[in-house]
Amino acid sequence: MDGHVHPLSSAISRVNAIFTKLGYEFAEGPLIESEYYNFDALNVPRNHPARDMQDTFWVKGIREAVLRTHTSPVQVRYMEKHAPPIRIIVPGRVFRNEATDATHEAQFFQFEGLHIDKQISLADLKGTLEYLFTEFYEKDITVRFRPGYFPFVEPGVEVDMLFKRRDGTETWVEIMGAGMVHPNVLKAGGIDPDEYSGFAFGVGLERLVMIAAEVPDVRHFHTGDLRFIHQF
Ligand code: 2U9
Repeated sequence: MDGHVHPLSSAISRVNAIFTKLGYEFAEGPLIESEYYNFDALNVPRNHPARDMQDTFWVKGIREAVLRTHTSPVQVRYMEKHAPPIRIIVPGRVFRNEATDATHEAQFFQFEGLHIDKQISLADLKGTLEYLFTEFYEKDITVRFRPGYFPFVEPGVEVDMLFKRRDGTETWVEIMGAGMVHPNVLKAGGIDPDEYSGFAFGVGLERLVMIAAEVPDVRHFHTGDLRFIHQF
């Protein structure tokens, strides 16, 4: 039987190609992170529920080490080493200590983006996301923002896209979170928030693929069952 590229591998290649055209660089970092890079530098309060035992895998025997719960620490490390303008995308594996079901996995892939420069606004974010979805799904896609809360951005937004199903019906689909990088996070990365602003976004890669291919259960991606892979 023919070999098949895993749908997550091909999604990573495709989003990398889409953002390369916009001048973004690809960045990666460690899967085991310090509490500082995973939480503190990202303005996640000490008492925030995301730090609870249910959500975070703590690495036994190493003080204050976690399996990263998002790829955001990579952007913090990048900001420390590079001056703006910054345009990076960070696809990578993340871990959440939670029960699995059709839409939740204990490990999954995220895809995050960061753009920092002078006078970056929410309008730049919206244009960038509409470009991403239109290229990724190969059809014109409208995006709308609703207010949302994430500690690392202010304001934060929940992003919906107007998606046309294969049967022709249209529906608003909640797809990702995003926002303007919080001044505390810029400061943690050594960037002056009075001079620079930036947007950031985060999406579950499985979710992007599930919507396109109408995959009903996220767990299919990580079983290694070839009957799943062969459908792509
Ligand atoms: C830096 C500053 C800001 C990244 C962001 C989200 C909102 C978000 C979720 C989508 C589904 C996680 O995979 S998911 O469960 N992410 O809603 N992510 S803003 O914000 C950043 C990242 C890095 C330095």
